[in-house]
Amino acid sequence: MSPTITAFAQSPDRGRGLARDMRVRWAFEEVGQPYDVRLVSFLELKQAAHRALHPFGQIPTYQDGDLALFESGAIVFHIAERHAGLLPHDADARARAITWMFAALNTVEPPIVEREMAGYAERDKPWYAERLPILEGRIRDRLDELAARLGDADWLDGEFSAGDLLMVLVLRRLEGSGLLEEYPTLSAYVARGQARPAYQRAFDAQLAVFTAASRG
Ligand code: GTB
Repeated sequence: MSPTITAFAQSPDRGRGLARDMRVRWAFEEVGQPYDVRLVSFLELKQAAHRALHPFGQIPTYQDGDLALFESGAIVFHIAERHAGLLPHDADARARAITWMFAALNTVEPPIVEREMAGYAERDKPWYAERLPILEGRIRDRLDELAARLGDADWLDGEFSAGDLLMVLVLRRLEGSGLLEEYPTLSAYVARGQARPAYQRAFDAQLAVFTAASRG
């Protein structure tokens, strides 16, 4: 039996691959592990059956036999630990790649999400115009630092790893903001990730869900 993950039955991103199941799909594709997807409605997300898998009532989840996991980073790590292709064999290089996984999720993603959330929840508030440049300044600080570290390398630390997988998808969340375009090397880094055949298979699979849902 293949592992089963959950994804939105109707993703608000309209098939742009911005929901977090994309991380897990891409990881599976990189390591060549087939997987099944169970689509979940917004109503089902908050029901007891789904909360038994995910305490916060979100996607993605992962089930393989008796093992149930949530949190996209933990799921990608689990896949990377059990299959070759996403983490180096050398112990030190592996530890550094794991460090980049945490850096993507704990250091780079939070200011990006904060700007996104302010855009949803505070756009009509009197302070929004003043707050936005502050939020964008925090993102630019991170992007400056990330671009400085990446330099002209293809990937963050040697070969492509789970750290790059997460970082590329975190940076993709800036699409439409104009911020990433200020950093040509980071834009090229994201494009390199998106050009990987495994990324494309994962992207096409989540897009097919949106296309089927819109056909009704
Ligand atoms: N930390 C968790 C993880 O990494 O797995 C966060 C999981 C999470 O935020 N899941 C979201 C969810 O289930 C979907 S991905 N939300 C429903 C809820 O909380 O009720 C976040 C997301 C949603 C939509 C877009 N979009 O439309 O562009 C992008 C990202």
